[in-house]
Amino acid sequence: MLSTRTLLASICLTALCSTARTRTPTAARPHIVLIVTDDQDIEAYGLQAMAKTNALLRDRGAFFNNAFVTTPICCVSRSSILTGKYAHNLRVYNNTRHGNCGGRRWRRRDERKTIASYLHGVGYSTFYAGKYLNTYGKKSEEAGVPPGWDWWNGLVGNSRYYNYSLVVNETVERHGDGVDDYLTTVIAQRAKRFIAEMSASGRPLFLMLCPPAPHAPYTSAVQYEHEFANASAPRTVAFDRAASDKHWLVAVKQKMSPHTTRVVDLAYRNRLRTLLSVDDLVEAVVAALDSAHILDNTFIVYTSDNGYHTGQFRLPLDKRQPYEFDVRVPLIVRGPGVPQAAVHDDVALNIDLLPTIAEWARVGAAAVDADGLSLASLLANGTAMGRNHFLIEYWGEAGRAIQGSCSQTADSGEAQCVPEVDCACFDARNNTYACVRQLNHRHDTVYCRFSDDVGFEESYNLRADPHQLVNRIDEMSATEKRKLRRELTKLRSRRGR
Ligand SMILES: *[C@@H]1O[C@H](CO)[C@@H](O)[C@H](O)[C@H]1NC(C)=O
Ligand SMILES: *[C@@H]1O[C@H](CO)[C@@H](O)[C@H](O)[C@H]1NC(C)=O
Ligand SMILES: *[C@@H]1O[C@H](CO)[C@@H](O)[C@H](O)[C@H]1NC(C)=O
Ligand SMILES: *[C@@H]1O[C@H](CO)[C@@H](O)[C@H](O)[C@H]1NC(C)=O
Ligand SMILES: *[C@@H]1O[C@H](CO)[C@@H](O)[C@H](O)[C@H]1NC(C)=O
Ligand SMILES: *[C@@H]1O[C@H](CO)[C@@H](O)[C@H](O)[C@H]1NC(C)=O
Ligand SMILES: [Ca+2]
Repeated sequence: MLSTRTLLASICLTALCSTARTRTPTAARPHIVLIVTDDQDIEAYGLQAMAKTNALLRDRGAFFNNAFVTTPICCVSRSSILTGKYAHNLRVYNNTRHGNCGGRRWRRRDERKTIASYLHGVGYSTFYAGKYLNTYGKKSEEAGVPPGWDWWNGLVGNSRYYNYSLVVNETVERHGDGVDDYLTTVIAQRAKRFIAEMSASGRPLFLMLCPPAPHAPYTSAVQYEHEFANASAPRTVAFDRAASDKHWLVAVKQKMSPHTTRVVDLAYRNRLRTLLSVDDLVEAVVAALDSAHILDNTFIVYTSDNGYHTGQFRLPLDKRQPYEFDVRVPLIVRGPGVPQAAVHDDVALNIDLLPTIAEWARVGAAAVDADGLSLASLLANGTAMGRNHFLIEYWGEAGRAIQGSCSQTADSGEAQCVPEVDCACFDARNNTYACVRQLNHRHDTVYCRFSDDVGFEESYNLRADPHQLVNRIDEMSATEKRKLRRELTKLRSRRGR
C-alpha cells in the first residue's frame, strides 16, 4: 500500500507541489528571535562591549536612535513587552505579586494574550529561556508553563547568574556555580538545541531569550573576569551633580562618597563584563540559524527591558527614574527586507514589539489587541511612524529591600536602600509619576508630574539640554501646563498611542 508520505513525495515531484506549498498559510512565515537583556542602558555605555552584536545585527540591520520603554522597571516593562500594552492597561504596577507582577489578574487575563499565544495560534513553535517576571516560580503551584510556550526554560525569580533554578517545561532544574551553569551560556545552548531540532519541522520558530545581564549582581563569566580593568562609569556633566531642582528623591541626594564612587565604577565594569557573554550568545544564535539554513528568513530583535544609571544626579545605581538614562534602551532589528546599516530617528517603544512581531508573523491586525504600533513598514521601507508623543509611567515602591545596617524603616516611605552605597535609597512611594514625552521633527521635550505631597513637576527641552540639567517648569505658561496635564490624563485613562 502506498503510504501518505510516499504519495505526497511523488506529488511533490510535479509542479503541483509548489502550488500546494504556497497555499499552506505557514509556509513563508519568517522565524523570529527576540532577545531582551536586563537593565542595559544606552546612554552610559550603549553597546560598546558588544563587537559581535554590532557586526552581526547592527551593521546587518537597523538601529533605533530613539527607543524607549514606557515604564523603567523590570517586571512592568516585561509585562508590556509580552502584551504590547501600557502598564496602566495591564494594572501591573511594580515588581511584587501585590502589584500584579505575575499576579492573579495577570495570569487570568493578560498572560493569555502574550506574544507567545498569538504566534502559537498561527502555527509557530515557541521557545523561551531566561528571566521572565520577577515573581515567577516563587510559589511552586505557580511554576507552570505560561500559555503559548512549547519549550519553556523560565528562571525562578529575579536575575541571577549562578545558583538558580530553571523551570524546564514543568520540571524544576537546579543549577550550581559550575562554569557550565552560567545562565547566559545555558540560554545560548538551549536555543541552539531548539533551532537544530526544530528547524526541519517546517514550522516557523519563535524564540524569546532573556539573559540576566547586565542586571545586579553583575557576575561575569570566568573568562571575562579581568576585562575592562580600567573602565569607570562615564563622568558626564550629570555625574555626581547636585539636582536640587528635581523631585524629592533626587533633590535630597548627598554627594557620592569615594567609597560609593568605587562601588559605582566596579558595577559599571562588571556590567560590561557580563555583556561579553551576551555578545557570545548573539554570535551562537546567529551561527545556529545559519547552520540550519534559516538565517535569511529570520528576524532578530535585540533590546532591553529598561535603562540604568551609574552616578548621574548622585543616583548611585538602578533605574526607576523618568530621565533619559533610565527610559532609553538599545533596539536593533535584523531580518528579511530590512536594509543593512539603517538608522532610524522615529520613536520605537517596548509596546511596539508585539504589534511588529505579529505583523511579521501575519497574525492579522484585527486579532491583535495592543497599545503599541507596528514598526514593520518603517523597517521595510522607512514609512514614518507618525507618532507625536507617548506616555512614561511609574509607581514608586515603598518599604521594600531596606538592607542590613541602613537606618530607613519599612514605614519611611522609601525602598531599596543599600548599605554598599552609603544607604542611598533607590526608590520611594512618592517617586510615582507620569510624563508626556514628545519627540518628533519639531519637538524634543518631556513633562512629568509626580503623585507626591506637592504635585511636583519637571520639564526639559532635550534639544537644548540633552542631559536634563535644568528643570524648566517655571518657564512654562499656565496654559502650556494645563494642556500637558490634560494630555497626561488622556493618555493614562484610555488606550494611548
Ligand atoms: C519541552 O517540551 C517540548 C515540547 O513538548 C519538547 O519537545 C522538549 O523536548 C522539552 N524539553 C525538554 C528539555 O524536556
Ligand atoms: C553558590 O552556592 C554555593 C553554596 O551555597 C556557594 O558556596 C557559592 O559561593 C555560590 N556561588 C555563587 C557564584 O554565588
Ligand atoms: C590600565 O591601567 C594601567 C595602569 O595605568 C595600565 O598599565 C594598563 O595598560 C591599562 N590597561 C588597559 C587595558 O588599558
Ligand atoms: C512598506 O512596507 C510594508 C511592510 O512590508 C508594506 O505593507 C507597505 O505596503 C510598504 N509601503 C510602501 C510605500 O512601499
Ligand atoms: C506594589 O503595588 C501595589 C498596588 O498598587 C501596592 O499596593 C504595593 O504597596 C506596591 N508594593 C510596593 C513594594 O511598593
Ligand atoms: C516624599 O516622601 C518622603 C518619604 O516618605 C517624605 O519625607 C517627603 O516629604 C515626600 N516629599 C514629597 C514632596 O511628597
Ligand atoms: Ca530590568
